[in-house]
Amino acid sequence: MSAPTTNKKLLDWVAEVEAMCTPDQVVWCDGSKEEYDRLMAEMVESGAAIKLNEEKRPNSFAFNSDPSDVARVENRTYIASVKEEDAGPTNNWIDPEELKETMRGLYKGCMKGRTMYIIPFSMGPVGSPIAKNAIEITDSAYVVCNMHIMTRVTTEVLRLIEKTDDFIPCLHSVGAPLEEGQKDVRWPCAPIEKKYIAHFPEENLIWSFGSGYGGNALLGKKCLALRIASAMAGREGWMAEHMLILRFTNPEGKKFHVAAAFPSACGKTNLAMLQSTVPGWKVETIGDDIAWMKPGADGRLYAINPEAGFFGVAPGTAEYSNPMALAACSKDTIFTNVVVTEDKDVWWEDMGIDCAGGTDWKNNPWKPGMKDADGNTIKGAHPNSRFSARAANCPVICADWEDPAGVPIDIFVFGGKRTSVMPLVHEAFDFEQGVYMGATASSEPTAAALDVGAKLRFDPFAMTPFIGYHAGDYMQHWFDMGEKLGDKAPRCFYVNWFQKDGKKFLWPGFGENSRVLKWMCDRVEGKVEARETPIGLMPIDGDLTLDGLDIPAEDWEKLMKVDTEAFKATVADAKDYLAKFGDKLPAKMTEQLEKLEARLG
Ligand code: GTP
Ligand code: SPV
Ligand code: MN
Repeated sequence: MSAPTTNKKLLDWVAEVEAMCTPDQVVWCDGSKEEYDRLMAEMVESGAAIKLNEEKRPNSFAFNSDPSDVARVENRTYIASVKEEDAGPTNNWIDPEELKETMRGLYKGCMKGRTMYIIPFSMGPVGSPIAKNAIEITDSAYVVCNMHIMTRVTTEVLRLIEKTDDFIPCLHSVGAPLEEGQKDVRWPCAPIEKKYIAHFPEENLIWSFGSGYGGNALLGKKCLALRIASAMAGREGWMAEHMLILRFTNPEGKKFHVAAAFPSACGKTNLAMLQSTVPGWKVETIGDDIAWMKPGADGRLYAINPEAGFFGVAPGTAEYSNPMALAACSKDTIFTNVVVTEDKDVWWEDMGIDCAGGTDWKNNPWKPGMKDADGNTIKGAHPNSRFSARAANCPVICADWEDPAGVPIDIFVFGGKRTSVMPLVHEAFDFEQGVYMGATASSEPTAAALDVGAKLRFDPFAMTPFIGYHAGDYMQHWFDMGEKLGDKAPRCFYVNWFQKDGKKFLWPGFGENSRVLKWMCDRVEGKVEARETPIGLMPIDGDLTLDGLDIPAEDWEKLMKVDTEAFKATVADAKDYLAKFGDKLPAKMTEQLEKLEARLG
């Protein structure tokens, strides 16, 4: 196939990769519907994909991964900066030349028997000043089709590269060459010790090997839009964050824009598409996972969503929890690791409907309630099973979601999953304390990463696995942005929807979270006062309305409790955690720690 570009830099890189990986053929992708349909037809034919029931789930497909390849692999993810100290204590590091040597060895001949696809894509609206042009080379047609949904794949990007001579190269292989006559498996991938998700931040270069799943393989997402982009943003004075973006409009038509950082599988997609229960208030979605933000001419912070789709957690997505996400995946969707029902539709745990049975994510016949040899219930869908849905198919997508200028952020929200200690909501006294809150955010582990262990982890700004440089410098960058934005900086809040009493959540969550958002907007507008507590500002009784909710008084007390002893313990843990940043820990963080200790007494 002749190349649809004359850009030498791009052609040289493609030739180099082709010579190294030795694919059977090379295909330049154009992002067209024809291309998507053709690749899907091939994958259905080979048995890799299942075409879902056209009446129930038009233009949709299901895939099951290899049982070992179901989430990001943080212990195989590397920030290979030239100097080790630039990767910092939260990232794995290998010398870039050494890592390249190892990976070249793995890439050698790795596409044998396969097709090498070259995908031109843009993160952000094509051609917009904040967007980035990139090329992913991959040997996975599944990746190509997902990139069609999750990013803007178009030959227009090739034309822009001709003009600018600038693009971010992203190389991906599933790492499973085929010998002559060898039959492919449904989900090719390499064993864990051969997986590498590598970033070379000084070169804006990404090399991924051995996994076909999500953030390991769709390189525009976590690798480019967070790890590489955060390093660029730190150098250039903007922000790349693991944040949803939403617009909340009050009955008078006043618009508030919220950007919220919760760790993986802690509620971003749900909050982004929330169905408000506060009369007259409405949420519209701008993004559900990643925000790129820059100060605008008026001094406020403007955010865009660099993605074009949602790679959402399937389990728990239900009519009662997130009807807008369900609607977004009612057509044109790729499902990975869910149950395919007998009538060729999809099902997952906590979907809110019954399932008669079908094929589970491990390709086995499955019925609800089935038990394994040890008597444990077998889940039909993997806990990190996902849907890839087009943002444009979400009924509450904001009309301005593709505005290259972005939306001005009024409110930052931080949070995580904590079954105790962290109250439902508190507000920072000022931006610097807000940075402290974000930097010491913590969460209990989830299924979105394979290898994070079982205990509470600090997860600064929900970015631990995604900061492309030293986390101490990254925290300092937050303080610097605050200084630059001054009194136009967003107001900062911390939320926790996940407090529990035994197995029961104390707060109803989901749509009811709009009550908490409204309180935040009232604070921004100066409509309500707040009461001072040692940890921050909290709602005065009655300002956060509970009308129509059945929350017993003792539960509300727990939801709003500031347990000073427990917080003192958290501060001690935070100190331990922050100690590893050494002299890269911003002085302002130490100052905030001391102030909090003093307030706690
Ligand atoms: P990533 O895509 O991994 O970054 O995850 P995410 O942050 O977008 O998480 P998501 O919205 O998919 O939610 C993850 C899980 O949290 C799902 O099982 C949800 O049902 C659950 N969840 C989300 N919001 C709430 C809430 O307000 N209350 C409760 N109890 N559960 C929630
Ligand atoms: C996350 O883990 O935060 C995700 C899924 O959004 S993945 O794309 O796999 O990183
Ligand atoms: Mn995410």
